[in-house]
Amino acid sequence: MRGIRDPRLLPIAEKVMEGKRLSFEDGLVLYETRDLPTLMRLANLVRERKHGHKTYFVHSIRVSQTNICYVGCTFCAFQRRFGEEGAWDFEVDEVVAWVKERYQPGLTEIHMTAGHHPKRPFSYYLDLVRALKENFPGVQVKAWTAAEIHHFSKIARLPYREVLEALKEAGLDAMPGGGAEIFAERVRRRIARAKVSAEGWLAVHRTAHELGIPTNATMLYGHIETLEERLDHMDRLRRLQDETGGFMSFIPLAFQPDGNLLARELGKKEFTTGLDDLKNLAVARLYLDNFPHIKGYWATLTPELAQVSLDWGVTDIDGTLIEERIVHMAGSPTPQGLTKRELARIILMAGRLPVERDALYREVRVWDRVEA
Ligand code: V47
Repeated sequence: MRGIRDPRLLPIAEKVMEGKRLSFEDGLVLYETRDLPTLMRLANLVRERKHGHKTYFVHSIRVSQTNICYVGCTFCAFQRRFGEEGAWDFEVDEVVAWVKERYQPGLTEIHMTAGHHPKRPFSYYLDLVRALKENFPGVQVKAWTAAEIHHFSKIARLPYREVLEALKEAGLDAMPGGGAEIFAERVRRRIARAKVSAEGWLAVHRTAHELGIPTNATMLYGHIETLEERLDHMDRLRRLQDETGGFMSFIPLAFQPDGNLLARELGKKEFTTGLDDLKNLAVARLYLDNFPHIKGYWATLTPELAQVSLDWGVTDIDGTLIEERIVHMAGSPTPQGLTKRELARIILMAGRLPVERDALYREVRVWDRVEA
């Protein structure tokens, strides 16, 4: 590869071109380099090697059965206590009615994450999956983060395996990647003290993969974590993926600094910078060589930057969302949803091929043009 300005990138570029794995130290060099064109070209090389110009999105609705939560993560603006203004706590039929009101033909995915409700029994969650599958046949349910599965395992006094087996039996198709935050104990203690541990999060995903439930993985960045801690996070994911192969995509989530304790403690009002977002995605694409997709989540990146990210390793921009609330309650200035047409247009205008997919990355439709 010609035109490399940072000599430290030469051996890394060689490894990438030969399809060799990058080391932790290589990852740090990638974070530190100011040779951004090379970083971009390397990430793009891997993206095109894996998927050509294909860029995926999903027709999906965001559902949260409750925002009542006892965990108290300091970055979260979504959580409420019982009786607090803005709290909601839906019965099963209320969740179904909520989705019916917003249902659009062609919807393929219900993405459901919520608070850790201290009182609902595990049977409520099984009923909820069953009711969604009954009322919306053909729609896939991608539900509950590993943190919530850990919570269910506590309330039901069942091991992860039995919790996941029961959910799968009820109709669960896949799991989202939330709750990972940052695995490093120094950070986790400060931002997510009462949440599932890093080891617990990884054990839930390992078990899900063993049971044939595909999952995603997230990383919350742009708060108090160091670059080493970001890489440590990715390293633990890469190792688990080597074992199981069950992850579909990795999703860096840029910290939204509104309405949460962490932002107040840090006196932080600014969003992450576009450059940090893009570098982070590119490093992820290069380091996580065994992950099929790196997702540029437009709800935190903005649709404009998500479009640019398609040159920085990203092969998925998530989906229509239909009323995203977790990052919007924390200040995201983006719309709460986009249409399929808008998503396809963003991708096409970046010179890539939009592919509508389902929750399991099966192709639904190739959008090779967007009608006016
Ligand atoms: O784990 C909470 C994040 C996550 C903030 O699997 C915040 O396709 C930024 O699971 N600023 C839940 N992020 C969301 C989630 C998810 C999102 C997108 C795609 C997928 C997928 C899964 O939301 C939490 C937390 O990391 N979050 N508060 C905040 N202030």
